[in-house]
Amino acid sequence: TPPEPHPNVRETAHRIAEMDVRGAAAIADAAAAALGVQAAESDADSSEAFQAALHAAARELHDTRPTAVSLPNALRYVLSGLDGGDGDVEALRRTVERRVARFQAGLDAAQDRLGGIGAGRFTDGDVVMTHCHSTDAIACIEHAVDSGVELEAVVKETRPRNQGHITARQLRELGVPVTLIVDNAAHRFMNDVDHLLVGADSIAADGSVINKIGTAGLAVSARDRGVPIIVAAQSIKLDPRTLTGAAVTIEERDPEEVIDAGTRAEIGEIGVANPAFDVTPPRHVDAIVTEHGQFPPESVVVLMRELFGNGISEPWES
Ligand code: RUB
Repeated sequence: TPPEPHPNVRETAHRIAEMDVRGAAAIADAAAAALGVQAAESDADSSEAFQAALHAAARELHDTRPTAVSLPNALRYVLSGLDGGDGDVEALRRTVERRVARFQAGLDAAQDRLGGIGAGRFTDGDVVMTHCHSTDAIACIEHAVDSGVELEAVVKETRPRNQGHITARQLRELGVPVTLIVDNAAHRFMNDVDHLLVGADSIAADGSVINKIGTAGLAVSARDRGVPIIVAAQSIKLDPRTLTGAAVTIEERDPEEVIDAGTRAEIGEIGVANPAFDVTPPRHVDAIVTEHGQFPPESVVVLMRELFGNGISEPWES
C-alpha cells in the first residue's frame, strides 16, 4: 500500500477539489506548498520511503482537477529528476524545500513581469472586458493603473460559480470603475469595449487556449466586432503534453452547480451538463502575454519547446 500523504496534503487537495483554492496559478502555488510540507514533516527513514511518500502526495494533489496544467507542471518542477543519491533524507528534504521556494517565487515574478508587458496594450480611457477571475489578467490591469493609465472594466459574472464577483471586487480595489453584467449580455456590450482580456488554464502547442467555459464563444463575439483578444498566461500554463498530440481534459463538474436538485426534480427527467472549460482556437486569439513577452498563438510552440524540451516526465506515476 502507498504511504499516507501528510494531512496538510489531504487538506490542500480537498481545498483545490472544492475550489476553495481556484485559478490555475493559485492551484499551482498551493500544490507546491503542500509538497513542501510533505517534505519538511516527513518521518521517512530512507530516501526510498521519502520519495514514495512525496509521489503519493503528488498523486493525490494531481487527481483533484484535470484541466489546469499549472498543477502537473508544479509537481514536475518540484519532483523531476529528484535524486535519492547516497540515501541522505536530509539532503533530499533540503532540495525539495529549495525547489518549492524557487517555484513559488518564480510564479510571483512571472506574474509581475507579464503584468508589465500586458499593461502596454492599454491606453488612457480604454474599456476592458473580463471573463472569470484570472490573477494573470488582473496583473496586466494593475500594472497599467499603477503607471497612471485610466481604465474601465466590463466584468462578466461567469456562471455557474460567479468568479466575476472576485474580479469585480479586485478591480474595484484598484480604483477601476466596474460594470458587472450577466454572461448573456456580453455581445451587447462588445461595441463598448476596446479589449477582451482573459487568463488561461492551459495552452496547447497549436496555440489553442483552454480557459473558463464561455471564453470560446466570447472570442467569436469579440472577433465579430473587431475587439482584440488578449490572453494573459505565464509560461506555467503551457501544456508540454500537447507537444506530442495529447488533448487537454475538460473538467465536468457537479450538475448541482447549474441547478439545485429540488428544482431539477420539479422539471422532470432532464440531463444537465456542466463543463468547466472550453477551447478557443488560435485563430480567435490575438496575443498570448507571458513573462517572456507577447506571442501570436501560432508561435507559442517555440517557447514551449524552449522551456520544456520534448521529453516530459510524470515522476509521481513511478
Ligand atoms: C479559473 C479560470 C482562470 C484561469 C487563470 O477557473 O478559468 O481564467 O485559471 O487564472 P476556476 P490565473 O475558477 O474553475 O479555477 O491567471 O489566476 O492563473
